[in-house]
Amino acid sequence: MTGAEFTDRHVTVAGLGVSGASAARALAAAGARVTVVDGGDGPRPRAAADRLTGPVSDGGAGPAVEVRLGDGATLPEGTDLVVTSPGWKPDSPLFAAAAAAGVEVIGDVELAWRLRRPAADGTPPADWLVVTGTNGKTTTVQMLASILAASGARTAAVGNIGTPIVDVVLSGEPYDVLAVELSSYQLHWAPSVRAHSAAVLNLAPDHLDWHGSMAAYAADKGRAYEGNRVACVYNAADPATEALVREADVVEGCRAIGFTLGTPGPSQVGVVEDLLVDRAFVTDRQRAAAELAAVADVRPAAPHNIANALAAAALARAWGVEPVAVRDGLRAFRPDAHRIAHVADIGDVAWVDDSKATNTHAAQASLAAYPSIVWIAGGLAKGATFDELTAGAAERLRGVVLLGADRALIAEALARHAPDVPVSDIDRTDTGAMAAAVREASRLARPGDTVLLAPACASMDMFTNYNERGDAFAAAVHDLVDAPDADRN
Ligand code: UMA
Repeated sequence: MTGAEFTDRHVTVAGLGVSGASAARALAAAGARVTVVDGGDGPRPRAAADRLTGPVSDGGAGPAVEVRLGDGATLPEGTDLVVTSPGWKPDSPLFAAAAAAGVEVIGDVELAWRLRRPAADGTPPADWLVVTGTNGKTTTVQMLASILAASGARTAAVGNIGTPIVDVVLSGEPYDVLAVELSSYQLHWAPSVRAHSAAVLNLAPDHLDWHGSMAAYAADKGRAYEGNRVACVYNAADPATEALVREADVVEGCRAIGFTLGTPGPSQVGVVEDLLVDRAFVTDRQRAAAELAAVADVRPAAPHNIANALAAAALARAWGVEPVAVRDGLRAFRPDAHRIAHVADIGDVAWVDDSKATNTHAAQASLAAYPSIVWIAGGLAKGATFDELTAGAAERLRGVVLLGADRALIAEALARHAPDVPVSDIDRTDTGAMAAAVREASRLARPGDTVLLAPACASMDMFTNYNERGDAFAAAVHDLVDAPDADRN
């Protein structure tokens, strides 16, 4: 737990992004000799390399770190251990070289787990409440952190959400409990992490190009439950999540807790009329259930978001939080931009940004929320298929505007399942492509419709991330407000 196991070892860090830089700094501080390798060699990695090798007083790691850019495949001579960033695929040549040399590969989350230690004031290492799932992770972790904070606990939201866990674990700050978002990539490389409790929110095909198969993806998600001490929280409406609980090896006495949008059974949290209700952690023997919050305390109160709130509440209750803190935490929570965010009403048409819908499962949830839709979709499909999504939404589609690298896959599925729905193809990838898509959607929309950006794909073919994609959408919609009759070609 002290980091001594890394002293004087030669550790290769794969990737110079957010997690790689954090891991390299931590390893250098623990006395390791560190080489960071990254396949990129543009201005961005070079600037990152300069920052990382700069003085410790400027946030760098000092001379213990060497950076090699432009070659992410060669294992540096003498490597004892590889710490990888989450985005690196398991079949990357670097890992084949590590396996051939008998060198262990772990992720930055595993590193954080192995580096846990008491805070500067002696507070013992914080418990981890882990959240994973195909969709809703970030929102759920934010809700959870808000609930924990409302209870008075010292906490932070960390992990895939963007703050590397290593930074928080080594900060010296006293934390009682961490709300930890883990992606399937991070779980894959974190074999010994043992959460206090964990939730798998849902399971649908995503990142199959990275994992190789749905079974491999599910197995990595299931690692969240391994060794749980108090509760494995599953989605009662998604049997695949419950199956993962059954397969997990947990500490004796650890309970399976379901969340449901229906009336909760014993050992479940759920909804009764307009209330979120706990039938899992009620200690008062006189009462069968505890009221946690009103449905209206969840914002936005869309069904999938109520499910997120229930999962967050279950984890918080497992950790011992009182019902009133669940209510206060949910009330204090503010949703992020780009998640079913209402951008504008133009005439009688609503414009909604759900750029965060980067896979079919998320897009399905947002398409289900509106009766008549002009759908803007496309981007990087990541190995997904679109038959189920297009067949399910066909009835509600006024029209579809497609953009991005894999838009033909969606067009083909629409031809099979919604042949009468007009489809516009935006055959350009320049910065004006989103504006062209918005103009086209405006042409297709009729009063009462919702124009919905729910791409069902990742954004990196055309944008830095989904935030930039959503911002481009919102900017183009605001341009329409300013100049509604501008040339639409
Ligand atoms: N690189 C290579 N070779 C490769 C792959 C990457 O050299 O084969 C290099 C790139 O040039 C780049 C660096 O590795 O310099 C990037 O590493 P990375 O992709 O792992 O990204 P990080 O910046 O370290 O960010 C990661 C997570 N990224 C991914 O999982 C892809 C971030 O999640 C996370 O917030 C961050 O660690 C802190 O924990 C982002 C994400 O998109 C938000 N996650 C996916 C999702 O939510 O769907 C899983």
